[in-house]
Amino acid sequence: MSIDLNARIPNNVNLTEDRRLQRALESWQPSFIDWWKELGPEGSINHDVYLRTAVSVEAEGWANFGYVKMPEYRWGIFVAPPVEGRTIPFGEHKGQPVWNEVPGEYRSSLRRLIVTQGDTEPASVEQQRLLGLTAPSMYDLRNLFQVNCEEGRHLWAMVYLLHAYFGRDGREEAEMMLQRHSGDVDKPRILGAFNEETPDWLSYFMFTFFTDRDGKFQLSSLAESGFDPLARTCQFMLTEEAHHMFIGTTGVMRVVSRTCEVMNELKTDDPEKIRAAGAIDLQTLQKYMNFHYSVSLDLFGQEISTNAANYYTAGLKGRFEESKIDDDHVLKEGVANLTMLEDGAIKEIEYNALLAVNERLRDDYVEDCQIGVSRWNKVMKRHKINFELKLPHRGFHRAIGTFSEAKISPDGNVISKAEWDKNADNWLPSEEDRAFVISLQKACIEPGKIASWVAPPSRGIDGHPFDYEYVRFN
Ligand code: BYC
Repeated sequence: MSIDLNARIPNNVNLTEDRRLQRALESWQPSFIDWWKELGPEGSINHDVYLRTAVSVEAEGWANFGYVKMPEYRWGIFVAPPVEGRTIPFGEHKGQPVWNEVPGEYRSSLRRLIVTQGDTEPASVEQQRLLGLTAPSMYDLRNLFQVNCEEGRHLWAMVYLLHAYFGRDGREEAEMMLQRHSGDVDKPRILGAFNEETPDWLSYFMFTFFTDRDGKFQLSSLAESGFDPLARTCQFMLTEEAHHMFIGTTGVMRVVSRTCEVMNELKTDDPEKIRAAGAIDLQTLQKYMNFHYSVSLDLFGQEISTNAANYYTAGLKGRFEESKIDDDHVLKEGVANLTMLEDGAIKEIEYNALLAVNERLRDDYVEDCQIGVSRWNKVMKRHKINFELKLPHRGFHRAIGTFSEAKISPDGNVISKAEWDKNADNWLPSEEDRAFVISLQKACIEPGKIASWVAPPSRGIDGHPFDYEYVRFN
């Protein structure tokens, strides 16, 4: 179904046929725009940005490109088409027809999942609001704005579900989405990683690689939901999410590439000399990776989670690619081996698979992260640089779950607090590292120009070259 872009709220959910819902969403819209102007990308209101906008959810036509002023972006509500005869794929209702209305007994669980998902979207826009002032190239600036607009649309997606299916409390939750703010002491965002700062572009590339990838896995497991409107909404969100992770994968890769070039030009591996040449040494990249990977691992919740088991049994939230998994999709009898901290030591322990679905999703995530890291390592090999970036142990620097009770080194040893304190600056970005990275953040936004610490991309957007005028400043 194509989308009427001229509608006040473009949509493919027949909004005109539900006047009450349409009015409710239209009354939320001005608050959203006010929020965007106040906490969206700083100083960007009048820029014309070469953005893609969803015009259809069909595989080959879901995006079209053109110059847009961001407050006029056509944020809309788009869901994937229904699958005829779809049944609930897992849990105790497995095989029954999917729900098109919220089942009463699961109302609060579903609302909670939707609110938690929705809360992350504006949070990330808030975290990134100052980055546009220090973009390393016009291409990167445009990509940042694209991501921000799409996170805004993902908020719309969740707000639609709240308004359409949860009545008055749904509307209240939608209001709250714009009242909590990233890092706000009194009204913080719900999940830890979304209250961290994204103060520089290296952090941003790491965030889009590691934290947006959590989005991929959480959205994939919600896309399996027996509540069909949620499943279909998340399916479409995933198509947009792919580009966000592309920015992370290629962003870090371009930083690695530039560092290798500088190392080869100067024939040095001395971090001080690399920094003096305006590039980021590989040791610092490793520390940023350690930080963003560990805070993103926390986003999967506890290893053993009755919440997650209940969501699964109820048919609300499944596993990554549920249908490809060869088991009974009920999991009451299944077992899973988990890496856990017990009596101060790291052990493999067998648990009931149902209680371990958070960990299963985290396993899938870790595997996916490793693919990207291996690609970065290949860049170093190609430049004949003898260095390897490594994902730290999953227990390293954790604030949620079993490992939060101990100090674990990146190579997976339980260590004392004193040893941690002695080494923390070697494992995580120190204040000095952060100050150095921030010192590199200077806007470099003429078409075709690029900052000293990152290589240009191998290709531009929508078939245009790197030096295309992706943003027109007004
Ligand atoms: N921070 O039983 P547990 C994205 C709480 S990213 C703070 O393990 P559960 C995006 C938990 O709420 C994807 N609190 O929890 C990326 C619970 O609280 P209560 C976002 C945390 O429910 C980039 C308690 O600890 N989507 O889209 O199994 C840019 C017990 O924990 C945290 C979703 O997350 C934390 N990290 O798992 C833009 C999907 N972790 O009940 C966007 C929806 C746990 O004691 N959310 N807690 O008060 C969920 O599925 C689940 O809420 C979680 C937590 C997986 C997050």
